[in-house]
Amino acid sequence: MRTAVGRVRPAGVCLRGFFVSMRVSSIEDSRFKADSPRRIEEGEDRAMRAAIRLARRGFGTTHPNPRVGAVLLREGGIVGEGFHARAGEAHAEARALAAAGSRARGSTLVATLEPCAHHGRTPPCADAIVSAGVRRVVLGMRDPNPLVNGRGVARLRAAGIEVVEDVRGAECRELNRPYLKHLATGLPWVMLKSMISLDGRVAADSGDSRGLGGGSEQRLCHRLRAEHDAVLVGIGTVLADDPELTVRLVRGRSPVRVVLDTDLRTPAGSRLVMTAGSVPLAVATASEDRARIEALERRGVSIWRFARSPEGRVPIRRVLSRLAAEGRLSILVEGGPTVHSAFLSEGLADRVAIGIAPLILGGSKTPGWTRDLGRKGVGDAIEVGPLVMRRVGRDLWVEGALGASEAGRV
Ligand code: AOF
Ligand code: ZN
Repeated sequence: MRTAVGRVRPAGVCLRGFFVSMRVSSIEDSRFKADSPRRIEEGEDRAMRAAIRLARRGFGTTHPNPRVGAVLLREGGIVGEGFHARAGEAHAEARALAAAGSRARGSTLVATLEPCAHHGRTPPCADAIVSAGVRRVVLGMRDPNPLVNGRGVARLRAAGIEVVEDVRGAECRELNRPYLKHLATGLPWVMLKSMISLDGRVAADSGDSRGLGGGSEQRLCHRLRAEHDAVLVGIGTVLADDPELTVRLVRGRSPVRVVLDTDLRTPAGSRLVMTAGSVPLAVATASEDRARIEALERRGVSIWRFARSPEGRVPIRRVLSRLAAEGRLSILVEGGPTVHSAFLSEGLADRVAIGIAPLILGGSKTPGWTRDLGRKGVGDAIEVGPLVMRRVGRDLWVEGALGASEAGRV
């Protein structure tokens, strides 16, 4: 199994300042050492940090393109900056060059990703950089897209431009975990998210789980939705919680919503279906019940039909492939336990994020956020990469990478 790992760094519009301050002392920041002063100047390192911040503004909207930020420096000052906002629109470098105009001549371009060298939906950035008279280019990482992959750097060097590579490379790769995983495996990048009580339960014995997360945790959850290309739940969650899965508590667009629903039990009166006219909803099913399919389709729901997996369920890998084919590369899975367990068992998850409420629910009916994973001893456990922890209002938030050590990958 090849599993790219990574982290979605919360970077939405409304709470950005809040998280920046929360993260100052986080353990992972120490991994990102400033670049060697011999290769780049302090101003260029500062500009790379600014480019990374700019790139984050594309979270949730650039897919299937990468998130990219660019800054143009001349005589120590910023003369232009830009980020990639949407596939089909101008690339980060093109926007920075447009902002700088004639001031780009003799400048240094600082960009999180290697400039493209191909004609896609937009013309090659490398050519635009050469014709604008940029003198030096500082890059975070190469673009592994086979259409680019070194060609952008080669074109710049051939034109006599000095190019410095791999500046804050780990942070720049982290911006594009979904893009990188998709290029390497053809599959989207997946984060499993769950809210649990301090005693590890996802609901009270009545089945009630509303209000488990506090207000801050709920805002964070909405922001994560806004930053992902799709949000996915199982039918169990639909029937138990009747969630809407839209972005309401923060600014940002609602992602496509997907329900794994083998037997097509999604109620026509559920919030998901009632809002299908305004926010896309896809129900992935193995059912052939024409009447139910048509009833949902009439309400604007897309029905994705699949043959049952050997376990008799909707095949998750094929649902993910379909999402990738639609250019949706980052998927937020909001449970419940059956769906989380299926992703874990099939090795299809890249990261877990668990909110822990300071509540002890007790009870005997409700599980933790996973079900039986067929692992008998502690030695059989799934390892989670370096944990990132923080307070989110009254709750605790814990995140970590699955599959392989995140630190080893970046
Ligand atoms: C950059 N800067 O801001 C982006 C890049 O169809 P297009 O023209 O948008 O090209 C998409 C490809 O270009 C994308 O897959 C990636 O290789 C590169 N994206 N490159 O220099 C940017 N978004
Ligand atoms: Zn480009």
